[in-house]
Amino acid sequence: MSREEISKFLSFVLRHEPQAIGLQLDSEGWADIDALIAGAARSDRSLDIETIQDVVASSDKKRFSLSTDGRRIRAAQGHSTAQVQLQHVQKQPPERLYHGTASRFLESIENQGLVAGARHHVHLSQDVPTALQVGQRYGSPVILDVDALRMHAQGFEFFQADNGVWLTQAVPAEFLKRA
Ligand code: HQG
Repeated sequence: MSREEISKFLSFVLRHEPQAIGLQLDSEGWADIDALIAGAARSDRSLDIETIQDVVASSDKKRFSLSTDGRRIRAAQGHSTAQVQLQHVQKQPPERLYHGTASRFLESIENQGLVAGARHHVHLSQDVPTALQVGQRYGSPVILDVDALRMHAQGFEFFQADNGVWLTQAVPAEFLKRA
């Protein structure tokens, strides 16, 4: 497997479907690396710890974190599996955050605001170029400007994942405008 294939495989099992390889995650999202390697081997994927460390270190978005003892790994954010209820660090957000989406979702977002969908949180970016990259994944991109500090002042909780991505439960439409 290429680095990208391994990264996608790790995202799949550490965010969404650990049971696909018989892997157990704790509520903070951590998996034992030996168990991950054994689970991958059962589904005919050959991984070793050096390769995993290399993929973690070279991930452009710092998608994965290693525990300080180096024996466990987790996805920094993006989970949908019910095995995980990650207690992200709660933080005061900057004045504005950005959400990249596709133009075809706009009408629904104007009606419902931003909702988490399958994932546990809505994902927000600190800057416009990052939001643009996120939006491009689903088609013609649109950037939404989120009035984050005003939301926070009204009691909405914001969290920041290990890799800097901002998370919140939902964003009502009144806090959104086209950037
Ligand atoms: C949209 C990637 C209709 C939302 C990225 C998004 C990110 C609505 C899609 C991370 C809606 C969900 C997360 C509403 C939200 N009506 N559509 N009311 N509310 N949406 O992939 O934020 O490469 O679950 O705009 O870089 O796109 O995987 O979330 O388009 O950091 O590491 O519903 O995933 O990182 O899509 O991306 P996603 P996202 P990785």
